[in-house]
Amino acid sequence: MTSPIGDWQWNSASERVSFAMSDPKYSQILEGDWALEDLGRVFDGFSQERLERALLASDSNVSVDITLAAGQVLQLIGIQDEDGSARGTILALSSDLDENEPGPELVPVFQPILSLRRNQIIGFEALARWKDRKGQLVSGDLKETALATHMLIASADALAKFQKETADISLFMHINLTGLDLMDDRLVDLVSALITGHNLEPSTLKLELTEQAALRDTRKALSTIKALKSTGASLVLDDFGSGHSSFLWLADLPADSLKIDAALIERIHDKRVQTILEALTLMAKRLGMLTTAEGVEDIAILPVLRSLGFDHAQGYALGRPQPFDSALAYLISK
Ligand code: G
Ligand code: MN
Repeated sequence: MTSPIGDWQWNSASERVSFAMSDPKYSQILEGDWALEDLGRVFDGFSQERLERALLASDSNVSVDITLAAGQVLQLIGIQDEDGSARGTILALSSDLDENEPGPELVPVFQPILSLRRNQIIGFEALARWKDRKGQLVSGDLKETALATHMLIASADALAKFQKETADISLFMHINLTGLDLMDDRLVDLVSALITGHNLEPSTLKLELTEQAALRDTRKALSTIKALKSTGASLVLDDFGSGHSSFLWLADLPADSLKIDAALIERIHDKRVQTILEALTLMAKRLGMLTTAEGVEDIAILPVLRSLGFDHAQGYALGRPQPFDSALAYLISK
């Protein structure tokens, strides 16, 4: 798991960048106030040009990877001020600490989520895909993999860009957390760092959890979940209504949204299922939670979902999971 290792600040007047490291392992090498040329001179393999381009670009979101020696990659994320100065957070993307890092072949895709009231795309769910040898994107079994590091970093980055391109800071991103992710304390620091670094409205980062994910150690999972909640990120209960998803879990969790499993949505024409769904959306509303219908494969059911009280809908009928560029084009075209 990647943790934030410090803060950075770019002073556009003096053209110097300063690093304040919180991780002692890095303070010896990076701490201090640097002219860009000096960084290039001191660190073998330091991509000075790339950093310079990112800092001097007229781009309100800064996000740049820089390589130190020995394959250590740091990511600077942050925001630019009016005068061209900038500041943000530093993440260590690869180091000997990251034995769980799934590696560069993991690619996030983004599936649109529709507001049923506004009939408009108002957010995305980030889903993990792997690039196979032919360069095709394929899904894999994620249940026992720690995915959060790579997916959180890439998805928060994408969210900042989606928001900037549409000038809509309320646009949100759902990101799935696995059981292993919830066992790692550094997750909470990473989420905070991403919110601060990208200057996100915290609730636009929506973390999806299943009861299944918490089963390995419920007490530990609940304490991580409460700490996540305190970062201001939203919590979403995923796959509700099938498999492991009990009312006790709902009673224990300070969640903001409920995603109703596709297996129920598939049977929406069944009157009994409609009664159940209506009761679920009413219960969610009373608990102050939004509801999302998953697995919507036919736009003809949108009026039914509205009448049953759903807030949001997601599924192939409204948009496939797609790479960043096509998701952005899709968002802008709507
Ligand atoms: O468990 P979770 O809800 O996060 O699962 C999302 C999965 O469902 C993704 O793998 C996504 O590709 C898939 N998915 C998304 N929309 C649809 C849909 O309309 N129909 C079906 N069958 N699968 C979908
Ligand atoms: Mn999900």
